[in-house]
Amino acid sequence: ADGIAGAPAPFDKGDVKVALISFISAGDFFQAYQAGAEAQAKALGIDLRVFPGRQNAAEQRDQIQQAINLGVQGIVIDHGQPESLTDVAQQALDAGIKVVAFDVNLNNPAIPQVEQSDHELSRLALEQVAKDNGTSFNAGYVYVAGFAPLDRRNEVWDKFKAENKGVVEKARFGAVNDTTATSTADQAKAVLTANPDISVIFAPYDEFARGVKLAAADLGIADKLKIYSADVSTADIQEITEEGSPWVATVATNPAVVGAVSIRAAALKIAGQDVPAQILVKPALLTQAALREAGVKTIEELAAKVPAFNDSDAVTADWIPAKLF
Ligand code: SR1
Repeated sequence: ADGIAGAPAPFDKGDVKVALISFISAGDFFQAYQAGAEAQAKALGIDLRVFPGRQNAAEQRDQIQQAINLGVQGIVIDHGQPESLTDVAQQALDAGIKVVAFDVNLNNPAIPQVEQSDHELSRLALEQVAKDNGTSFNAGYVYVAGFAPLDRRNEVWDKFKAENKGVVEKARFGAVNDTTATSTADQAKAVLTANPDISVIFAPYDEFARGVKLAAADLGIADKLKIYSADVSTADIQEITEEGSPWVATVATNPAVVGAVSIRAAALKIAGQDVPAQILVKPALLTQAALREAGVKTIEELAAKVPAFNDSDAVTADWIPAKLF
C-alpha cells in the first residue's frame, strides 16, 4: 500500500502489516469492531490480516504464532483467555512486534489495553435500572466469568447489590459460544419459568439481552420484564424500539470506533510514539424512550444525532486520518 506523506516511518513508505486476532467473530459487536478496524487500517495504508475468532483458545494462540511468522509489525489481540495468550504475546514482543490488547488483560506493561470504560458502562446501566425500578426487586443476571469486560461490569453489579440490599439476584446464567443469543435464550426460558417473580434482567452484552428478549417473547411475559444491556447495533436498535419490547436501555460505544481506536494504538506504537497503558472509549446511555423519541433506527442515524458516537479522541495524531464513518 502507498505511504502517507508527512507520516512517521514506516507509514511514510507504506507496506505496514498488522494482524487482528480475535477470540470471537460472531455477532454484531464483533463484526462492527472488525469493520472499524479495517476502515482505520485502510486509511493508514495498513495491510490488515484478519484472523477469525472461533472461541478457541488453542487456535487463537496458533494464529498469533502465524502472525509472528508472517512478519507483521503489529498485532491487535481482541478478547481471549489471558492464560493461553501471555506467553505468545511475549514472543511477539520479543520478535519486535508491537502488541495492543482489546478487552483482554495480558498483564504486560508493554501491551496497551483498549476498553470501553466498562465500570462506567455498568454504572450507567444500573443507575437507569434504579431509576426505572427503584432498589427493591428480583433480578436475573446474565454473566459468564473470564471475559475482561464482563468481569469489570460484574464488579459494579456486585457493588450495586451490596449497596441495595432490596435487589435480590434470583438467578445467574448465560453462555458465550457461537450461538450466544439462542443458548442464552434456552437458559433464560428455564430461569424465567422457575422464577416468575423476576422483573429485571441485567444482561450486559447485547447477545445476552437478545437471548432474554427471545425467551420473554416465547413465554409471553415481555410486558412483565425489563432488560438492561450493553452494546448497540442497528439490529439492537430495532429490537429495543419495537412495540412492546422489554429491552428498555443499553449503554454502548460505537464498536466500529473501538476497532478504529485499536488500530490507531497499534499504528502509534509501530511509529514509536507514546500510547497510554489504558485506552478508554466512553459509552453512552441509550434508553428505549430516547431512541423512540429521536426516531433513531440505525447506528448511522444514532451517530448523526450523537456526534461523540462517531469518533473518539483516544490515541489520535495529526498524521492519522480520522472521520472514517
Ligand atoms: C463476551 S465479551 C462481550 C463484550 O465484549 C465487548 O466488550 C462488548 O461490549 C461485549 O459486550
